[in-house]
Amino acid sequence: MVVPRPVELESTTDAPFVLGPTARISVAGAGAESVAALLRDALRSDCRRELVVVIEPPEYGDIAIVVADHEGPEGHREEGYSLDVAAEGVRIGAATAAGAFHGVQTLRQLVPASCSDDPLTIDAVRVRDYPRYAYRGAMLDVARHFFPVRDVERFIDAIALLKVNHLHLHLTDDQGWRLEILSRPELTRIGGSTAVGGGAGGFYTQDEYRGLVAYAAERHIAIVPEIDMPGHTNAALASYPELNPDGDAPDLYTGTTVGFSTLLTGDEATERFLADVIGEVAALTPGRLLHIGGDECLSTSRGDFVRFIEHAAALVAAAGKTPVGWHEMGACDALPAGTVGQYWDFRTPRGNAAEDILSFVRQGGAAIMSPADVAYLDIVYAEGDAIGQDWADGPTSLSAALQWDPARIVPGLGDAHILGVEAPLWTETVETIEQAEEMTFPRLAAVAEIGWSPAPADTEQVEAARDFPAFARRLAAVAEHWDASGTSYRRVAEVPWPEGARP
Ligand code: TNX
Repeated sequence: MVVPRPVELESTTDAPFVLGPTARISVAGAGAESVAALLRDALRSDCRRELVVVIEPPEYGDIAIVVADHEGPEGHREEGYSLDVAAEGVRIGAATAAGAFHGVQTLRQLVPASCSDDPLTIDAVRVRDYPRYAYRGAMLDVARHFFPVRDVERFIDAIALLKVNHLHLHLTDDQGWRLEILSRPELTRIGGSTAVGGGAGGFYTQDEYRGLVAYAAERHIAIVPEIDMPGHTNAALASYPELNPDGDAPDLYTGTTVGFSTLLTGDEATERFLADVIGEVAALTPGRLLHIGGDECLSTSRGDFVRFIEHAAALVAAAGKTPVGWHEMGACDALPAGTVGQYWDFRTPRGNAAEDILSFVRQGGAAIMSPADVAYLDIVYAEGDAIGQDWADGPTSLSAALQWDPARIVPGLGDAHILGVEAPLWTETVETIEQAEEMTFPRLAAVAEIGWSPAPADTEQVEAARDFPAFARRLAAVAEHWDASGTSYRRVAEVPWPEGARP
C-alpha cells in the first residue's frame, strides 16, 4: 500500500514483524543516524511509539538502517534502497543516506498509521526500489501569498513522505519579494510588504532561509530558489526606481494580472542589480539549481528578452550553479551548457512550447515537465470550487493528474532528456497553508508516482496503464498518515478514503 508504487514489492511467506517494547533502531554507515532520528520522530508522531537509536548491530526484533556501498539495488546508487520486513527484524539497505531516507518513507507507509493494533505488526515484505527520474519536485509560490518558515517546514515534511526530492520556491513576483538580499534592502522592506489582496506580505531573512535549506536537506530535499525575471518584477520595480524603463517606481501591486512588468534591459544599473541578487542567492544555495523564471514576459521585446536571459543565465553559471528557466527561455540560443527548461504548456503543446523546450536539449540541457493541464496544483479540482483557477483546461481531477506520461508530450523529448517532473502551486487564490495542502494533496501524490515509479509498459495507452483504481486504494492508506500528521487534503470522490478520518 505504497505511493509512489515501488519497483518491486512482494509479500513473503515469513511471519510478520512485531514491533515489541524492546525494539530499537540500529544504524550503521554515513548519514544513517540522522535518517534514523527522523524515523524515530515519525514513529513518535504518527504512532506514539518511542524507540531509541543505537550505533550497534541489530538484535532480533530491531529496525536496522545500513548505509554502505554495496547496499541497495545495483545500478541505482543515488536514491535506491532495499527494505526487508520479517519476524526477525526490519532492514533498510542503501548506498546513500538519501536512499535510506526513501526506504524509511516506504516503511512509514507500511506501518498502519492508526497504530491501533497492539502490538504493532507489519506484514513480511521484500522491497527493491529506485526512482525513474532524478528530479521529483513540488513548487510553492510564496510571492503571491507569503508562507512563514513553519508553514514551509510542514509542507516539506508532507512532500518528503512521497519521495519528492526538490522544493522549488517561487520567491519573487509582481506582488512580493520574499528573500532578504543584503545589498538591496529595499527589495524586502518595500517589495516584501504586501501580497495579493493587500495583506501584510512578509519575507525570509537570510538566516531563516538558510534554516529552511538545512531543514529540507535533512529530509533529502534540495530547495530550488526562483528569482523570476525580467517580467513578474513589479515588487522589485517598486523598490528600486532605476530598474524601471521610465526611471519611476510604480506602486506596489496586489492584483492577479500577469505580463505587465519588465526590468529595464541592456542597462548598467540592472546589470549591477542582477549581479548582486544572483551572487547572494547562489551563495545561499548549496544545491546545483538556480531558477531565473523567464515566463510570460509580455512587456519585454523578444530581442531584449533574449539578451537579458542570456546575460542572467551566464551570471548563474559563473556563480557555479546550473540555470533553470520556464520554457520560454528556449527562445535563447546561447544558454550555458546544461541549462534546464521547465515545460508548463499543455499535454498537447501549443504555440512555440515544443520548440522552446527542445531548444534546451539542443543546447546540452534537460527538461523538467510540468504540463499545466495536469500538473498545476492551483487549478480547481471541480467546477465551482472556491479556491483555485481554471485557465489550464481546468478542472484537473486526481485521475487526470495521474494519467499522463512525461515522455509522451513533446515529440522527440524522451526520458534521456527529461530530468523529471514538478507540480507547481501558484497561490493567487491560496492564503493559508491548510488551503495550500488541500490543493497539493492528493494530486502531488499522482505526480510523485509519475516521477518515481517505472514507466508504464504501454505509454500509448497511458490512461489504462496507470491503473487509477489501484493507485486510489494505495492512496487511501497514505491518507491515514495525512490524518495522523495533520496534513490537509482534498477528499475527492474518486478515492475510497479511510473511514473515521477527519472531515
Ligand atoms: C502562469 S505558468 C504563471 C504564473 C501564474 C499561473 C497561474 C507560469 C510559468 N506562470 O505566473 O501564477 O499561471 O496558474
